[in-house]
Parts: sequence; structure tokens; C-alpha cells
Amino acid sequence: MGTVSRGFRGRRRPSAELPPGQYLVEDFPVLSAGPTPTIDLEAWELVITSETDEQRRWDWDGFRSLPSEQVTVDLHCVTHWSKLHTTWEGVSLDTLLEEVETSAGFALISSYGGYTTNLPLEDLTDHKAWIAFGYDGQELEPEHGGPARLLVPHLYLWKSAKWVRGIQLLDQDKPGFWESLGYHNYGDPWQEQRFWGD
Ligand SMILES: Nc1nc2c(c(=O)[nH]1)N[C@H]1C(S)=C(S)[C@@H](COP(=O)(O)O)O[C@H]1N2
Ligand SMILES: [Mo]
Repeated sequence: MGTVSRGFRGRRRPSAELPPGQYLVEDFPVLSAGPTPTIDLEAWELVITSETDEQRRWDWDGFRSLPSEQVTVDLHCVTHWSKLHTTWEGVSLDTLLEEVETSAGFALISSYGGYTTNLPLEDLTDHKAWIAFGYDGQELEPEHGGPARLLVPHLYLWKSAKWVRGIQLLDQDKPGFWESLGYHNYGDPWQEQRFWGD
């Protein structure tokens, strides 16, 4: 083999990091189905509603006083871009759900602005999901979901609802916005579950 320089790209990453049909991006694309909502932190709230209609509510100060974690994860969008090794700060859903009595199997996430998305509750637990308020050492920018968004990196990024406001725990699954429009109900990037029937 010759000594053709590929230029400096850092260590070459194993393609094992990239799910099928995905390409790498270095920037951070913004994908929103509507305008970025204006959210006043004084009025912000996060509400978890159980299947028996019990509610647990946090205002911004209460939420921010919970223990948070820094996580470095890969993001995979159904529109084929992936961004690797992104660093976030957030509160684990395990921490939030500790305060809620539930035996529900499903969750429907809702956002300021009206977006919704659904997933099995077990995909929110065991250190798989966070309510993130920091990105790359800074406050999470509004266009990326600030003040706080759901982060569920093991599923396609449409499950990571920006501007999260509510988590409704349900005994029966209920499709969210994209899921009702033909996107896959579960959305595992490693199985390429992009659309209904994949
Ligand atoms: N509230 C809300 N959350 C959302 C969306 C949206 O339109 N509204 N788009 C989803 C989609 S399709 C993607 S790919 C990611 C994009 O996140 P980003 O804009 O930070 O890249 O947000 C997800 N969360
Ligand atoms: Mo997306």
C-alpha cells in the first residue's frame, strides 16, 4: 500500500459506532416540526402523571436541585445523520421516577409547543434516558430543546422530545406525533426501524 495521506481526522473510528444507513456529521443540525417555543423559567414545569392520575411536579429550581449527571452519547436521527460522542448534563429518569409509584408499561412524552412521542417505560429506566439541560458544557440552547429536553440516545432522535413538559405513564401504548404519521413505533437505529413496517 502507498503512503497516501488522508489528512488528519483523529483516530479512525470503528464503523461499529454507526448504525446502518447513517452518516457522520460534525455540526449539530436542528430539526423541529414547529417554531422554537419561548419558555419562561419562572413558569416552567415538568409533570409526571401516573396511570392512576397521580402527579409529581417539579418547578425549575426543584428540578435543578436534583442530582444530575454528565453523559457522553451518540445521536442518531432518522434523516440519516449521526453525531458521535456528544456530552450532555441532565437528570436521569431513574431519579425522577423514584418519586413516582407506577406499574405502567408505556410513556407518552409531551412538549411545550405540542409535540408528543411515545416509548415503553423500560426505555426510560436503567440509565437509558435523561432530562438534559446542558450540552457541551453550556446551557442547552433553545433550538436544541432548552431549557430542558428528553435525551434517549439508544432510539432515533425523534424520541428525544425537545422542550419537554410532561411524561404521562400509561398501561396502553399511545402513538405520538411522528409515530402517528408513519414513523416506527419503537425506532431502534441498530435495527433501522425508521418507518412503520420496518
Ligand atoms: N418538541 C420537539 N421535540 C423534537 C422535535 C420536534 O419537532 N419538537 N423533533 C425531533 C426530531 S425529528 C429530531 S431529529 C430531534 C432533533 O434534535 P435537534 O434539533 O437538537 O438536532 O428532536 C426531536 N425532538
Ligand atoms: Mo429526526
